[in-house]
Amino acid sequence: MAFEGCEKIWMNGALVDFEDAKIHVLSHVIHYGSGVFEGLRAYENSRMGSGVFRLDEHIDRLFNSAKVLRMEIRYGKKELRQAVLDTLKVNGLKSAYIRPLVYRGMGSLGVDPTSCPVEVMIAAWNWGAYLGKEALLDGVDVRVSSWTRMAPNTFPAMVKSTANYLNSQLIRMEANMEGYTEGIGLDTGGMVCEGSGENIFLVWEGRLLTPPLGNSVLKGITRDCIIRLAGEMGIEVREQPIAREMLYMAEEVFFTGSAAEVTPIRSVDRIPVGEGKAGPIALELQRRFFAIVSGDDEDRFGWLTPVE
Ligand code: PPE
Repeated sequence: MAFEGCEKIWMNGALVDFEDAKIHVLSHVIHYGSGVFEGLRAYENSRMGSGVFRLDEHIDRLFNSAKVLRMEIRYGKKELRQAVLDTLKVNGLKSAYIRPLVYRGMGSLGVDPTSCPVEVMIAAWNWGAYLGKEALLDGVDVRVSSWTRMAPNTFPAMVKSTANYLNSQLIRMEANMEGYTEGIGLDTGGMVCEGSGENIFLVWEGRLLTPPLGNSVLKGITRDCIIRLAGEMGIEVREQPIAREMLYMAEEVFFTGSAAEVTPIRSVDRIPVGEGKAGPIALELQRRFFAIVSGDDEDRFGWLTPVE
């Protein structure tokens, strides 16, 4: 099953059986994409048993996403943080991918969503490496998508809304059908944005570059981790516009995301990146990232919430 370990799902305050976690076909969200969500991971950890990675930041972003879409969540942040922990505990999951979703349920149809109830669900299951087992070590082959990311002032790229993922699906399907692992979206001006479900970084003349916020990218939480870990390594990070051709000329390119973690990119459009394999800086950042989540290193940034 795709949702291994997912026996109970938190729905509007109750833990219900997997089979019973259903919504009505007339729910607003499935007609108009009126939902906001998060994706985060819990990791088995030698110091605390299991820890949820950056729980507060994910809950904060969920509330910010809901705010922009004028969705009033009837639970507090504290309750939803606890609900994430409860969902992991009831399923006995130590390492898991967690998916909270806030959506407009059934009220009426028509674009105006305001008469539809705002519902919340949280599911968790075992989800291995997002871009494949070998991806983390070997790197992935990607293409620049023929699909452009959302233009400014169309879909709010910094809102993690379900509707934004229509564009992501187009990017990902196109890439996969042509034998690439993932696609990179450019903005309306042709500058680099992000993958269909990942932020992107370049190693350029020894510095780390990533597109700035406001450049049609999600304010990635793993992106923030990498910026901090790079700082710790004495690597300068610049948030700046990135031209497409820089992808081919960079020393290294890699993706970051809760699902993708830190995934090196070894080629773009069949042009090798650097030596055509996972780069040393990406691998070192990845090593530091996994050392914290696993408990090999102490949680020096306070990124983990124990599941107890
Ligand atoms: N950009 C996009 C478009 C994106 O979807 C993600 C996460 C990121 C950047 C990285 O953000 P963060 O997870 O906070 O570091 N994508 C989520 C959904 C993936 C999916 O297939 O679903 C995720 O990684 O959970």
